[in-house]
Amino acid sequence: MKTEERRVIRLSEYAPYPFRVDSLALAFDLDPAKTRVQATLRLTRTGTAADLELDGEDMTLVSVALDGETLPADRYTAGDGKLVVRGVPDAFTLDVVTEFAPAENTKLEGLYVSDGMFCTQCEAQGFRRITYFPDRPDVMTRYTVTLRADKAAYPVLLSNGNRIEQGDLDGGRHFAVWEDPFNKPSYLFALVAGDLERVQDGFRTRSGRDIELNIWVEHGNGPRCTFAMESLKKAMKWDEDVYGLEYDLDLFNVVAVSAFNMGAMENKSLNIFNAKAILADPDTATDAEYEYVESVVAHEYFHNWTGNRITCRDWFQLSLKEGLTVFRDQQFSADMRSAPVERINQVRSLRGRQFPEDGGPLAHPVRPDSYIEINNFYTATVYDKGAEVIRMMHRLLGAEAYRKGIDLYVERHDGTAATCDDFAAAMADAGGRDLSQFKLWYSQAGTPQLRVTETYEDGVYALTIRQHTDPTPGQPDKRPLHIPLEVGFLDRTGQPLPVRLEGEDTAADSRVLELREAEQTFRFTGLAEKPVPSLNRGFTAPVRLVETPHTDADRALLMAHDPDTFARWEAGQQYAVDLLLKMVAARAAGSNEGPDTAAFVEALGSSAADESLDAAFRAQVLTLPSDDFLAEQMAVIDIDGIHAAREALRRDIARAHGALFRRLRDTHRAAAGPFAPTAEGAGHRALANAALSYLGLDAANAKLALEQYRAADNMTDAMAALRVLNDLDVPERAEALDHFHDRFKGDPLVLDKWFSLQAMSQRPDTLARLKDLMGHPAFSMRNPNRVRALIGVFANANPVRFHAEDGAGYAFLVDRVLELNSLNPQIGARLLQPMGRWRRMEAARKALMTRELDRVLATPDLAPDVYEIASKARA
Ligand code: 0A1
Ligand code: ZN
Repeated sequence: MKTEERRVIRLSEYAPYPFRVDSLALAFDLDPAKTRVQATLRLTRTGTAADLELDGEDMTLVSVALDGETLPADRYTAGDGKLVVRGVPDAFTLDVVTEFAPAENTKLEGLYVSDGMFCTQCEAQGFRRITYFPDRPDVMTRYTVTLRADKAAYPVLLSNGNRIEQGDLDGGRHFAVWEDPFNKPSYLFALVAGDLERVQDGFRTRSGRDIELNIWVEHGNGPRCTFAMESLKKAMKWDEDVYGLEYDLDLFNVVAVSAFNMGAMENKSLNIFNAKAILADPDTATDAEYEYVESVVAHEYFHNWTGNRITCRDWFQLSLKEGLTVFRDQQFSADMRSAPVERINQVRSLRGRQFPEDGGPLAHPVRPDSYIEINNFYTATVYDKGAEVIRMMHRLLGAEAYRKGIDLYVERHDGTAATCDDFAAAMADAGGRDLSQFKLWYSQAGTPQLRVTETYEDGVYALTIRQHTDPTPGQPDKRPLHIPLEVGFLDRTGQPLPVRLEGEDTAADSRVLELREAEQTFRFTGLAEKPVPSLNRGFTAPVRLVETPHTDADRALLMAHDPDTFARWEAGQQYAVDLLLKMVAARAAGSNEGPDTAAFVEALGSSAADESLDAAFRAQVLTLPSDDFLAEQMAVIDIDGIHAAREALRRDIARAHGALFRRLRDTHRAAAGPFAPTAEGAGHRALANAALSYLGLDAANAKLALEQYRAADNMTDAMAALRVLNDLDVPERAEALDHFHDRFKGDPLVLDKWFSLQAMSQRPDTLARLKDLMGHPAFSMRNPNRVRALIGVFANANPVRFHAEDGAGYAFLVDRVLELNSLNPQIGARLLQPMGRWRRMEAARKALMTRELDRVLATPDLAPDVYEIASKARA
């Protein structure tokens, strides 16, 4: 490994590129074994550099010409990821010809072949695997792209912008020329060439322009695109209505590919999607997958403004586009579906993925200040905590001022590459607010912990709130943050009480407190009794409330009566966390005496039975906090204890409410009616299936689950039944799994669910089974969806088996990471992340995990992606 490849890139070292690229013409002769690219760059010096430096990797450089003259070899050097042309004039044209083999590109960055079609992935630094270029987001230019390929094998030729020419060539080849009228950075370049089916539709914008919409898929998949197309049109309309943002070209293409490292990519007017994020029909997609399609389609579309028209100055600003665009897709989903249920899901995922990241060795700020490999920074922190940061600004300013801030941001920065500071400045200016302390959310890592205590004397209720953030790597000392915390009060009967700050005239049902200091006391008047406080309603701030004045009775009261639906769910979760941690402690102490769960079980049953509440919400109430979230609350993680406690509490609930669950399953199955992918139907199915999951703890109900599997007219009900059977030792399990396999063995994307079920299984033979499954004809280490479905699910969603005491789970994972190190290091590095948890494990597992991390670090030729995660995780 050369040291250059491990170079640390720092935000503090940002310098503008010393040339302007006035235009770029690309001509591709597409061939899987040897593609040739001619790039013509027109350049003008804007700085003082004498030499021109371009990025480029893993290509053969065929020739370089300056102003039409082929350069002799002593005028340039190519190597170590750069092409340096010495002593260039102030303005000139450079022609660079490169060659490479897309069919051998297993990293899936740059130009590669997926299922016989050519496609590209250029974010973050894939363009440098196509040609030599300043591959950085602040270098924007106009692209003209010529594609030449065999006409029979690749009848469809697509790139960004508009097609301005096409025709036939000799030898059975044809060509198309595409021109993108908008300046863009190289990471938004895309091309696709293949034999594809087109699903066509249209959208009329609010200003009356007609946009052609196409979704391109493998032949036969057209009918599975209906939902994605509807989602796209909804997203286009929503962005006009809510953000005043209209689509800016006459054509919008979406292509689905089977081998893709992430979910999807927002290339200008040519979005490329992982097929998983486009294809959906009742037989193959669950409700959660329909919702995923809807939100990813919207997310990528929203990037057209927040990402493409205004892009990032450098990759440290990644959250400028990602945090904002995630917040926008969350708002969209909340408008399309149940807002509180959406919020609950967001918070679950934040706690399940981002909080652990922020509390572990890979913690980094929303705007990181250094990286070795930028691909490692497409994280829950940059995306999801980044979205929380935008949400807090929205809350502090109010919806109207926030929208003014967006308008101002677009007005100031359209067509340019901007920074997180630019965004915050637009918000501060439009809202008339000082956000200087608030901006610490961008630079300070770690999840703040709040400790809340109360006093009630002489009619004055006081809440004292202390905030603290633990040290994170490279940040030993933390400063207090500016935190918006919404609170409300309830009386003992569950009626709302007014919230009036001392010295103020107005009272409200709810109020956003602004924390700015390490410790602050808020005094409230006009209360004839001590209220029960409802804290962090709607999850206004991404914090952990580690101490509150709540008793179990308070939690039960909030569960039943808080007017904020999110807070009702949250009260149940906190109640469950307290109980579960006590159960874990009791088990660890060898005691048979756990805490009394009866009152909680009773309160949970009342919420689940309350027909005045949304079914989707009740399903959420019935879902206990995850093993991972519980693990986060423990200084030393007791993997088996957590799992045992959670199962025991689930059994208590199942025992107490058997009749209720039977009724809920039947009535809500009936209420769902024939399948339609609506939020309402999904809510009924979710509640019926949450009930089934409790019933299924009893092996006697295996028949019921098998019946549901057989009768299901949709994948949601089929999967819910399979999940129940999956952990049972009953003949029905194999019967259903085999049936699923036979039905879908020709469709790897659907078979992924079958791989995942087995990877999640609690059975003792799970690891042995996984090893067998790696030899299944549909499995391939070259397809990231397969890798995630089998190995990712095992490492992230099967704590008991992954953390097996003999360390076999760790060794299996690391073997796969080392295989991916050369094949697809981006995916390998992601897979390695759970190993970073070793610090919080007990001595024996600590030793096993660190030994495996050391094995990674001792491997020669580690890719920078894998090296960065392994070294940080081990540190
Ligand atoms: N920008 C895309 C996600 C994406 C990021 C990186 C990729 O390769 C390293 C690919 C896609 C999004 O936010 O949807
Ligand atoms: Zn994005």
